[in-house]
Amino acid sequence: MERQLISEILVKKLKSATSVAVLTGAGISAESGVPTFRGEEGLWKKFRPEELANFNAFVSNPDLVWEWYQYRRKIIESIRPNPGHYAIAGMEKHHDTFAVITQNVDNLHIQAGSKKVHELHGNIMRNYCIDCGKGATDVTALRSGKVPRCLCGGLIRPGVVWFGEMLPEDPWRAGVQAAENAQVFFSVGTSAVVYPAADLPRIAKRAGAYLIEINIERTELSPYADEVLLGKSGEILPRIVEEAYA
Ligand code: BV8
Ligand code: ZN
Repeated sequence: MERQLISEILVKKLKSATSVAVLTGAGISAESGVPTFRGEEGLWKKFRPEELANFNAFVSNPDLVWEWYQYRRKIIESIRPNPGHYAIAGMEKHHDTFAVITQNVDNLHIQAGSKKVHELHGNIMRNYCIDCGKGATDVTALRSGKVPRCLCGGLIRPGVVWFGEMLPEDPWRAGVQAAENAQVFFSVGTSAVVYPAADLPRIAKRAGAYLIEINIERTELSPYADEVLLGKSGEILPRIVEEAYA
């Protein structure tokens, strides 16, 4: 793939921007070895979201859903952030306000050192009781293949947002605010088809932000973007940092 050039406009806008925000999806973690959802080896190729990533599926077959999240946790525990995550963490200090708004549940932005990370769809390493809501931390029980029970007897579920569930208020509100205030907004490694997260780049654009999409292919969002940088986020983001902040 042709080496994507970083435009002078983008460099100039980044040098003057006080407020920048980045929305990320599974694509930014692909180079770390996390399977995406819709890609060739994507999770949705093998499993159906409505069978696994929703509450009804969980209560009707808790062990199947728990097993699937254990499978994904094992992958995530064995991998590390990639240059894309580190580049985003490195951008933070160059702007008064900088926000990472992620759909990923893999904790990699936090591991890469990003301070302000809004996890719209939760975090796979967290667990809580579906009855009393108490957080579950008893690692041995959590390591078992079978879905653990809370002291109150309730089922323990992964701390992620399932389809049909509302997003957690604070991260969503912070995400909308960051999108409304951003002078530069990046949409990185997301197919932008899951809502309401996919609304954020459009909210930013409507509020006057310069919208850049970084993806290995065009998406439904591309027509809205001021720039579409086609390539791997782990290669393009470090170059943006090099050219904009050197
Ligand atoms: C809700 C956590 C209120 C769990 C996830 C409006 C219109 C239509 C439908 C809806 C709508 N509003 C609501 C809905 C329903 C639904 C929805 O959006 N459905 C879609 C499928 C149409 N939304 C919801 O249910 C949301 N809740 O709306 O509540 C409500 C309540 C009741 C009734 C109505 C409304 C909750 C959504 C959250 C679900 N949880 N994850 C888990 O992980 O197990 S979503 C999950 O899938 C991810 O978090 C992420 O959001 C999404 C996957 O998308 P991506 O991350 O973008 O990944 P994908 O594989 O698709 O794409 C990867 C991209 O990266 C590709 O473009 C690829 O080209 C690119 N790429 C690959 N490698 C690289 C790369 N790019 C750069 N570099 C690389 N190296
Ligand atoms: Zn409980």
